[in-house]
Order: sequence, then structure tokens, then C-alpha cells
Amino acid sequence: MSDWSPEKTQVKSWNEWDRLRHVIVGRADDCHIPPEEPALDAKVPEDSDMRGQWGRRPQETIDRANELLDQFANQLKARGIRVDRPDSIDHSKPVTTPDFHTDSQFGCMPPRDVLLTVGHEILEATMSYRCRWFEYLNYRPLMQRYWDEDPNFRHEAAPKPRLTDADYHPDYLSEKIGVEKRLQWAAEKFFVTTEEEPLFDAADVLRFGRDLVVQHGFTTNLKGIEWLRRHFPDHRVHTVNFPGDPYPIHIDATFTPLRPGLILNNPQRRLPEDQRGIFEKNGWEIVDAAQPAHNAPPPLCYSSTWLSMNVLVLDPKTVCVEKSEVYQAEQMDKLGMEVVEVDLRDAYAFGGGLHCCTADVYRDGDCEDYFP
Ligand code: ABU
Repeated sequence: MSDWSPEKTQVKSWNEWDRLRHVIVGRADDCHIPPEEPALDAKVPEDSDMRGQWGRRPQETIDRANELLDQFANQLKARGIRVDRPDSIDHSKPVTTPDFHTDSQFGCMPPRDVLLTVGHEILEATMSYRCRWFEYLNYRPLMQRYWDEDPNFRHEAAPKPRLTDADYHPDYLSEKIGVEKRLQWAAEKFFVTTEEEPLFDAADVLRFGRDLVVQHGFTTNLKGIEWLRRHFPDHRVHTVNFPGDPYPIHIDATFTPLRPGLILNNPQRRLPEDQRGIFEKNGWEIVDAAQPAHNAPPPLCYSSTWLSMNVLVLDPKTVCVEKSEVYQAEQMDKLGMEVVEVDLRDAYAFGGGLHCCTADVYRDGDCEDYFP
């Protein structure tokens, strides 16, 4: 039985697949390519067109991305889903703290990176890029509204990190590391971020009711995962890593739960055998995701071609898939999902795909134990 009412604001979401009723969709407004900084540089492939560039993104690309994001928001609304949008701050402003300075910020297209909804709580992540230190401000008007309108809403913020040079391994600062070396380091769990202080991005966390599955990689360190464990004492927190990814940030183009019992896994970034225990013991199937339809990401894009599997599940039988990702759509169909096609590829460069550009506010369902 759902207690959802469109007239009443309620924050509640325990997993990635129960029926979606209320969601935030990002905006491309004033999005910038930020100047060089350690954690961001480590993510940009050595042959990428992003290397050496920074500044406000061209207006025509911002307009096109906003057109697609507005269209996606309207598709969701037409299905009866309530949609809220952030209020963009001025991303051209520098970020200066007593510990660091960077000349511009990033944007507010991927709310999933910053906001982690667990039950009645929305938690603002620490973030691990200096240019994203103030990104939560884009969402504060929404958080204030939810606070005023929902007496059960818990608005939380993780401790802001200092992000001094001690947070980053200098080994990653060379431009010519090479993919082989990066893969070796990823397999050894040697990432760009150190264990100086807790760091995590919200998009490294997947919610499975009582269990949270968290990727250890460039944007989330072990102290960040330990912080989440202490912050959510009623949850079990599981650390995972995916050795086949030379640029490991964010779990949502790697491991995608579709419904209870079924997860898509990126075939280039398979979950190691020794981390599959809870899924196997409980009869969950982990299947290889279909190949992306594209050989390369669009221009000036941080993400990989695996945004093909960065889908938004609307309910356990319905999933939004990017329109050009025909192989992914075909696989979803075979897995018994109704596919909603969404045109978003021209917005990928602004911070990701359909999962990235959204953040849950309300899904039906309660906190279940899927791994008893
Ligand atoms: N934010 C999702 C990006 C992950 C990837 O580049 O594969």
C-alpha cells in the first residue's frame, strides 16, 4: 500500500527500483569545465579532448542540454511523477577556503553525485573535487522546502573535507601514466584519493533497503565508507571495487540493480568473485550489461561510453534508457522491462546519464532486508 499523495511533500526512498513518485532532475545552467585539480585530472583519460581546457561551456551546448533535460522532466511528469529542479548558483565564482583555491565550479546537472537519499533522509556528500565543494548550494532551496513541508524529513550534511594536497596521491599527477599502470593501481586499490579524511560522492552508493553497496575508488575512500557505516547504524554497508576500470568514479555506470534479484554489471568492470557473496547466497542474478552503442563519449565529456547502463528505473517493470542505446534497450526488453526511451546523449558532457541527472525524493515501499 502506497502512502503517496501528490499534494503532500514526503521524502522517502530506500532502494533504486521501487515505484518512483518524486524526483529531482538537474539543469545544465552555467555549467563550467573546471580548471585542473588533482582528483579531477586523474579521472580525465590521457587522450581526452578535455585535457588542458577550462571555462564556461559554450552557450549553445548548455541550451541543447537544457532542452533535453526539460524534455526528460516533462516525460516523467506525463507519467504522474512530481519533478523538482535545482536553482543554479553562479558556477563562475571561485572556491576559496583556508586550505585551497580553485578558479571555478562545476554545475548542477548531476544531483545524484551530491545527494544521497536513504529513507527519510537526504545526505549531502563530502565530494572529493575542489570544484564541487559548494555544489550542494544548488539544491539548498529544495532542501529548505522539503524541510518546511515534511516534518519527517532529515536533512543531513557530511563533514566538509579540507581537500588539501594531502588528500591526493602525487603519483596520479603525471599526464602520462598509461592505461596499463592505471589498471594495475585500480586492481591494487591504489586510487588518487588518500585516507587523509573521509571522502565520498553520493553516486558511489547504491541502496538495497537495509544494505548499502559502496564503491571504493577515486571519489570515495575507505574512511568515507566508514563514515557512512557510522552514520547509518541500522544499515549494513558493503565495500566493493571493480578492478577493470582505469578511472573508477561512481558506481552507476558499472553496477545497476533493476529489481529485487537482478543486477546488470559492466562486463569490463566485473565484481570480483570474493565480493559476490551476499548476492549469490540470496539468489540474486548478476548479468553482463549489453555493449554501449557508441565507441566514444560525446565531445568534452568526463564519462565513459558505459553511460549506456546509467538508466533510471521507474518501477520494477519500467526503465528509462537513453534513446540511442539500442543494445541496452534490447537487453532490457529481453529481461522483461518496459523501456521508456529518453533523448539525453547531448547532455552527457554535463555530468552523466539518466541516473546521474536525477536524485530520488520519494519511491513507494519500505526498508526491506533483501539479504537476510
Ligand atoms: N558518473 C558516472 C560515470 C562513470 C563512468 O564514466 O563510467
